[in-house]
Amino acid sequence: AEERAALREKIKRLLIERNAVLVAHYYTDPEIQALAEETGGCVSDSLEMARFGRDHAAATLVVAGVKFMGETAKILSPEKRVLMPTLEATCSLDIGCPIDEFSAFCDEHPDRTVVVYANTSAAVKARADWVVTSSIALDVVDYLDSEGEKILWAPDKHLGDYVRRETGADVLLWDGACIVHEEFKAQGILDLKKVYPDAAVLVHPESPASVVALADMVGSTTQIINAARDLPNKQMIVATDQGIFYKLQQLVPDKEFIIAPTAGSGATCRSCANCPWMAMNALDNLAAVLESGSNEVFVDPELGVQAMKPLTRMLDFAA
Ligand code: CIZ
Ligand code: SF4
Repeated sequence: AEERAALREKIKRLLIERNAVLVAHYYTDPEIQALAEETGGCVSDSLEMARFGRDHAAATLVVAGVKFMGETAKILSPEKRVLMPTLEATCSLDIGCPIDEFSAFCDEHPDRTVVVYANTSAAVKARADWVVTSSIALDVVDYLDSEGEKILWAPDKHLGDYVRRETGADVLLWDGACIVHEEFKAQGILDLKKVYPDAAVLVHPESPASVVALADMVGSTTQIINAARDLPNKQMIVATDQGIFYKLQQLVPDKEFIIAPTAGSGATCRSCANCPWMAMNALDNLAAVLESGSNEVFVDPELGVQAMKPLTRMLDFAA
């Protein structure tokens, strides 16, 4: 414990010395989220992380999250230095959407507007017309649908299918999934509901349709936090990464949060629902990169210029 306290103090000192700010995702370790809050950084979803990093005056952004979040920060602020506690933290959606295959898929469907999720590489973003996060996916696709556009959606098929069902838009899906959200099980939630009949079910739309069908509320991480505060229920079954429990417990301390089961019938699971890549961000590698300046994120400048267009479109749309 003393060692960890010393590490935290070291990180705080280095953030000041290096003119750096910590930008952390809701899914990272509670210790990292707490540090970001204590040091004037940001704890949020990928949309707000992108906006915060772009608008902050610090010369260095330290992004605690996964690779696409560091890349997005660099694309939006090419003049800043972007560091990550680890460069190994990726995402199954990013891995499942390699640029060559994706670009060929787009070429086969030139009549469609290309909308990609933020959880993609810089090259995939550069090929897209729009980038969206789960906070604004419905609004953007609703807007495009109202303009009469047909959509090519990548990479998350569950989120894309949800957006298609909700908006009625013509959406062609890429076949990708999040390894964390895809594991939530409808039967497990039904079983939990017997134990907690008054609980509200809050579901992130990267989950399968059978799980979304049981939800009292479907939305992004930020929308889930707001619903937890606003819904009258005293208990909440939550289908997203359990890193979010830090913020839920902080902002809504009088309610009980229960992680949605990821295994089959009857089994509750308290050790999973945690992204293995997000979990690679820790106090020791955070302190190490601040000290050494290593793990800098680079994006090919030409790709960056291309990818900045749909990212800026996203941030302007959300504003
Ligand atoms: O599942 C993710 O990685 C999410 C929810 C990203 C985001 O938009 O914050
Ligand atoms: Fe990717 Fe899922 Fe991890 Fe988010 S939780 S970074 S979508 S694998």
